[in-house]
Amino acid sequence: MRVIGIGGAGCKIATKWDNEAIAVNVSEVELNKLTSGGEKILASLSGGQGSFQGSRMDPAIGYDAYNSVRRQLTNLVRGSFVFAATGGGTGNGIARAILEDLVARENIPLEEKTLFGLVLPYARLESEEFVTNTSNFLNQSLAPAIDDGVTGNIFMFSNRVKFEKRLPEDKFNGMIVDSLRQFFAVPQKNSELKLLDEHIDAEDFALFISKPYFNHFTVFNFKPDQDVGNQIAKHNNPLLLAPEQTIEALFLLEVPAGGDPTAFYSIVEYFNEQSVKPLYSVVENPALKEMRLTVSMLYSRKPAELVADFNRVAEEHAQTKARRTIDQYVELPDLQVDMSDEAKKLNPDDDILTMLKRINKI
Ligand SMILES: Nc1nc2c(ncn2[C@@H]2O[C@H](COP(=O)(O)OP(=O)(O)OP(=O)(O)O)[C@@H](O)[C@H]2O)c(=O)[nH]1
Ligand SMILES: [Mg+2]
Repeated sequence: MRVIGIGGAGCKIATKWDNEAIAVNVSEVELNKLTSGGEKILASLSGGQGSFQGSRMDPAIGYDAYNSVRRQLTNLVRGSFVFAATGGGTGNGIARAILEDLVARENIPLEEKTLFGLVLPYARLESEEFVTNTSNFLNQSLAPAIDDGVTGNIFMFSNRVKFEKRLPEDKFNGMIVDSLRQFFAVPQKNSELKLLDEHIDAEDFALFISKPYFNHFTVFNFKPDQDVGNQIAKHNNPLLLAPEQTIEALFLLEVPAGGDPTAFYSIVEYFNEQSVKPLYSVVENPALKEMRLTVSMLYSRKPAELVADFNRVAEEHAQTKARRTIDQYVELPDLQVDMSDEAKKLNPDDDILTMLKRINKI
């Protein structure tokens, strides 16, 4: 699968995942910093000029610059995985234009579906522009694409853990990439390891990831004697937004040599209780000491709810910030105002007088 990064974060993560990833940016400086081997595409503004600064957090600039690379990207995004942050100007603006073009296309074949990895800001601590750009993107760009089902799976990464654990950027990007590698290794493990039950082949997997839903996947050591739902909830992938009601599911259970391969039945039951028939396989992995479960849940979030969730956090952020500003900069002297004294200073025809009389202040 071809990987494409757009904007600063998108390029850094995409090229870390795949050294041959295609990097797209409005900023020549950021493109030149990449040491990866893949093609580098400089998008330029409609005036024809490149920009050393990038889109300066303005999605309108990225959106405009898309026109310069549109023909090239339209072909490249088919069947590819596109990475972009939603907070800045370049990744946001170009991803928006790509989504609009997908909405305008009719009947996109499954193998041409574009997958998206989006990096959302941590609303509590990141800048207001990043948060506002993200709200707009979810609302105006992603929502219509979800409604029309024109994309493949969408992976909603969040910078929450990065900020809460104060991780170096490069390390955090490595965590995102490692986690994606684990999920995308499912078909390969099926072909390389000894099959104990069922099978997920490359075609099954390709079909699953071509569905236009959000994908929450996670990997953890599975305890066959413990409740499946509790374990999945406890081991949600902290790098991704939390999942909602599952629509479709896929899992791979890796069992150590001599382990009990029937442990998977309880996982099938767990999904069946939610009216979901999972795609699954059980393999023997002699390198493991404990069972390991890779599970992916596809869910759909009504765009309005998605935006509402995000805005709720952003709103709390805004309130905290406003309170802080007031605490820091505004001294409110205790004013003792006698309305009738004040009223005498005014012109007798003043509307304010009429109003003050009406509300019985004078
Ligand atoms: N996880 C992660 N997030 C990043 C990285 N670089 C930037 N971000 C986040 O991405 C958002 C900003 O997007 P960028 O990719 O820097 O912006 P851009 O798309 O290049 O747009 P402009 O710089 O405005 O032209 C913010 O939420 C940043 O915290 C990174 O390397 N890793
Ligand atoms: Mg940038």
